[in-house]
Amino acid sequence: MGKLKAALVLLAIFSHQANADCGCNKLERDATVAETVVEEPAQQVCQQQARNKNKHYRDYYPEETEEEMEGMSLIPGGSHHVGTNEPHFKADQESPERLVKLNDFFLDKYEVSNANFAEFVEATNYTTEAERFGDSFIFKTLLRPEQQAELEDYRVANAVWWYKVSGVNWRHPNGIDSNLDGLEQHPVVHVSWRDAVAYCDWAGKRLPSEAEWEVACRGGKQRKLFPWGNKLMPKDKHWLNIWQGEFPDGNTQEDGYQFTCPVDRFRQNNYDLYNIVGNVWEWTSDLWQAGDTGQSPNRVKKGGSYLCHKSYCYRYRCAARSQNTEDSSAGNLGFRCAKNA
Ligand SMILES: [Ca+2]
Ligand SMILES: [Ca+2]
Repeated sequence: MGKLKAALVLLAIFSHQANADCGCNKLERDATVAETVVEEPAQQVCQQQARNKNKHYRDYYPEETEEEMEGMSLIPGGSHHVGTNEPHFKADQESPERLVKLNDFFLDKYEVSNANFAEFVEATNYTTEAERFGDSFIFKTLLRPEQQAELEDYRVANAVWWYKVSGVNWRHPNGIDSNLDGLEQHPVVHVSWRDAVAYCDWAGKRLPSEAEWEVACRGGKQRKLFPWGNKLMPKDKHWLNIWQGEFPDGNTQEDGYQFTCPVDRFRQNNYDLYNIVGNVWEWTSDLWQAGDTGQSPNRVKKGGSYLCHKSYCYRYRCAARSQNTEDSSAGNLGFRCAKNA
């Protein structure tokens, strides 16, 4: 990047209004982000009801085979409340609460994994935007101190824990020397909104709308903060993969994970959805601003990530929301797909 462009980038970044978050909504192509690997901790069982809750698939679609529905949950439509009248981030337009009407739909139980995405790439020779651009954003603790010093100018100005790093993409999610060994079942990251749309399309699916995502997140409950209720840690257990400790230097990993966790780790509600909050942010089909006809408009993302902590990014609530431009990619941003019922 030329000096002039770098300066313009930093200027643009500085001009962003600082708000209390992890800075990952500023990871536009002209700025920075991150992510990682993890050891498996004891599996957290976040269930309120027994499995096989979704046996009604068969009643709903008697002709469908189990395989066709495999990995998806049927989310009942109807009228549902989304948003909240008690917003934590007013600028995010979490409020007001409103009623939406939805048709029944299916939603992936899991975030799309690296193994899933690899299948897609193998079948289609798809090249992600991060691969075409030649870089993506990773979190600072994925870089060695000497790398951090070297890349100092490629940090996001008001979120200096994000670095734009050449050669980082979904195949090298944690730095140019990293690979997917052991991460097959972790969520794919460094995928732009357009990459996510391409994947879902290939799979015969689509991205969920924000309303669909949020209704699914709420698991049939009304006005609760989290998919399972209002308490962050019922039974003193961790129900999601977020940050414990001081941000950005002291992640105590009490939930078992410093970075991403496998997509099937935290079962969070009666719809049998895993990691719907936490782990990685998830793209939705919605524009951040209705009618935005820009070249790379902002799209709504939901659910927060492993980098979120209540002190600065209390966005792992169902009503919370944030945004990135369509071409953005980062180490804490992935997706799951939906399908019409
Ligand atoms: Ca964690
Ligand atoms: Ca998630």
